[in-house]
Amino acid sequence: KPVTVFGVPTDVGAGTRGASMGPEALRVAGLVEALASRGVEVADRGDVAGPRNPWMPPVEGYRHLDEVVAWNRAVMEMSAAELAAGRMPVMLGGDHCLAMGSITAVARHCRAQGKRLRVLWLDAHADFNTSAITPSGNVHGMPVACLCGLGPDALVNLGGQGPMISPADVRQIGIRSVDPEEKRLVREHGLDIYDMRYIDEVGMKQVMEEALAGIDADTHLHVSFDVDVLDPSIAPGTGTRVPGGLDYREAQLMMEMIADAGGADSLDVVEVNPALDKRNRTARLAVDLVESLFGKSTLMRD
Ligand code: DIR
Ligand code: MN
Ligand code: MN
Ligand code: MN
Repeated sequence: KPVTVFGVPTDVGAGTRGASMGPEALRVAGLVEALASRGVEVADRGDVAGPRNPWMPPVEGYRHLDEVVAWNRAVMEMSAAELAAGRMPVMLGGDHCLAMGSITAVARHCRAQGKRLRVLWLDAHADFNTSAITPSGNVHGMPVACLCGLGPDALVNLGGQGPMISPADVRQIGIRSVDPEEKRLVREHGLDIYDMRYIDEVGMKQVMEEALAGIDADTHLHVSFDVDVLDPSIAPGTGTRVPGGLDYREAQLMMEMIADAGGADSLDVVEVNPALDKRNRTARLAVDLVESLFGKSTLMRD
């Protein structure tokens, strides 16, 4: 399937500035050329536009809600147009709040096509906070909850009447930082979380077999790749680093197993923050892993 790459240069949903430089960092690291050299037909549509970051404190539990809505609307429109054209959208963040726009578009597309949806949420964090329980007010800690209907009208109903997805559509991998009230909420909503302890106990191979189980030709697979899922020792360029993340080999196996399962139908690469990085290391690692997601492997396997 042909791929459309587009950038979303904003950090309005984050508590640290600099993820707004993520799209260019990923381009400089060679993302588009890497896909093209894999034989993928790829077009870079440039960046979508949105408001600047006003850098204000939270209001009623949300930082920059109006700006978050505006950016997500732009993401949703771009993603929806590319899906309708039969292309695979690859959204370069930006902070993770932007997955509300991309997944809202994907969920609507699935509904229209009668497809089932599976979301793989690769992250150190569950991103299941609400305005009532968030410790920060940062909306990048809330996208999964909003997509499941827990959030402000402007985000829950971004693409028409929400909720856009159900917790049963989601598998979260690499989780190791969940806020105290957020723990209760993910339990209450039955979110399927493969946390680092589970990965340590059973290994990435079994985790991916479980997370990918049931995916067939009628399933749209969306991968939302927050680079903070990776261990900070290999991916320091991100705003909320949490120790104990995926090592290179685990991350590569995860991506290769997604490719083996038929690959992703849409992708977010988010939270790359070059201001915190050295020599663009995190973007370069992200590009390497995206190549694995698109089927790069050492040998021919069957
Ligand atoms: C934290 C951090 N759970 C919050 N979340 C992040 O502010 O809600 N998500 N960094 O990616
Ligand atoms: Mn995240
Ligand atoms: Mn995260
Ligand atoms: Mn597929």
